[in-house]
Amino acid sequence: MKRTVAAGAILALAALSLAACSSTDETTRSDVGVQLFQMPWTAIADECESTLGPAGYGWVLTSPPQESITGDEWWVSYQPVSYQLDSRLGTRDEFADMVKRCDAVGVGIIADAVINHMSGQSAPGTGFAGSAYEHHSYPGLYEPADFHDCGLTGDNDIRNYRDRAQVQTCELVNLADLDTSAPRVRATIVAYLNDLLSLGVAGFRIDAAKHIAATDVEAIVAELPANTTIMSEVIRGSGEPVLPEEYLGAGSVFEFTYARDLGIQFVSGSFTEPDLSNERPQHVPSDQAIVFVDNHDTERGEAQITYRDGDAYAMANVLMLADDYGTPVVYSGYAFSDRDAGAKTTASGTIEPVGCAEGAHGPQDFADGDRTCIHVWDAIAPMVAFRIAVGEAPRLPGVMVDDAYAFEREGRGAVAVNQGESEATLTLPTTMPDATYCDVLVPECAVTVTVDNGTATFTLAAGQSSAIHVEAVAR
Ligand code: ARE
Ligand code: CA
Repeated sequence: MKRTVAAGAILALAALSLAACSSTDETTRSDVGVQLFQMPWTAIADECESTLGPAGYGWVLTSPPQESITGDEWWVSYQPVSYQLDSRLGTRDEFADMVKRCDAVGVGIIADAVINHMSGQSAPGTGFAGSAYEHHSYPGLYEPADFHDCGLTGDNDIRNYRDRAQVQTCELVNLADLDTSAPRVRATIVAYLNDLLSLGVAGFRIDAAKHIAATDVEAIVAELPANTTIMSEVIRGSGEPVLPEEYLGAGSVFEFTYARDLGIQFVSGSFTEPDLSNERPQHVPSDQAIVFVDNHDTERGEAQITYRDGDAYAMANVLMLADDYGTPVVYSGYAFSDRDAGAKTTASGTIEPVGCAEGAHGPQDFADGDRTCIHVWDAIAPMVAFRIAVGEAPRLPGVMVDDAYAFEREGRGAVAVNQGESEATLTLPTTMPDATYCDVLVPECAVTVTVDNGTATFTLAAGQSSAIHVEAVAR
């Protein structure tokens, strides 16, 4: 069954690439997303045109677009005070223009929807766009009766993640918890999401979805157009009752187990071959999984591998993008040493619109605030075209030799990585046609890999990743 689907998809892709003759054609899109953490709307619009569209990325995950509390920290974005689209990241007009310009080059916009809660402030204040608010009062939007009062912990803050009622009705780090079971609250949230859809967004990341009962998420999503993409953030916890699987009725979920399993391989220094004959344990089904190496929370917390790990970080992204499980999202943020530090701001207090058209094309010693531009790294961006070229071809069992590892997407492409400290040579039995292929992770086809008589031979420097596919034969 899986084979039949794969063969059909390969034929369709082959026909497409014959007609297009290039992986940069606007009609050839991949399923790969990029999280442009704290990047302003004007910069994202430029990014779609200069780097994302040409590379074949399919979608961008933005930071939350609604008005928030004021402050220098990045996380003010996660404390809404109104649903006006006016924030440090840009105005409503700039947001709408971004959606249009990205759409025009085939890149969809997924907005981060913060709908579990409002602000976490105890004192009254005024938001970025001038809206007055109090912890449980947002004039014209929500009044105290619209919030949960869980009464389960002294201060109503979540204490115990193994208690479902606490997790879903108490306050996540003091953030005023909306009563998402109430029709009025649901309708207000739906109106906000519909407003974003009216500007052309493709869908939403549901922030803190674990803290909203799955039935509430489903009820809200049921009011949106059927083709709205939903990605729920439900961190798989240990011994916790609220599971990612509960949210599959609303759409996809971020599968944190995937990132954890990948990260461990770089700590242990040995690659772990997934059991390809069985469903991966502790993973949701592939077609509803969003996978990532790290995100804005985990790079400040549990992630074993981040931009700071340089070549190894590129390697982790290569392995994810070459895999046949899940929908991948590449994380692209900025360097930091202080967990709370926000992105660079202008004199007027908005975030500087810095993009990556001229950004770092590989690992560097980044200064705090520099954008890491992971999505344009030479060893990462071409993996988007790789993914288009391999289509639905299944991942085959790989070959491991000491610190090096390689695997094939049946007949269509192969990747090899070396996390050792010296050069490695690795031969991979392959069903790819005999040819000399470009190593697409080195610009200008400066390095080639030969497939001869069913064997691909990779020579990998310490820390190097290499990728070949049938759409990039050396001339
Ligand atoms: C900030 C301050 C707090 C202060 C609060 C209110 O740091 O000290 O009390 O403001 O004034 C982000 C930041 C927070 C920030 C918050 C609001 O990370 O530091 O608080 O914005 O400005 C749990 C949730 C998960 C959540 C993570 C962070 O389940 O949903 O915690 N992730 C999302 C976003 C975050 C964001 C929020 C939610 C809030 O991605 O960026 O917070 O909108 C185990 C559990 C997990 C749990 C994890 C951490 O692994 O299984 O469920 O994740 O521990 O506690
Ligand atoms: Ca809640």
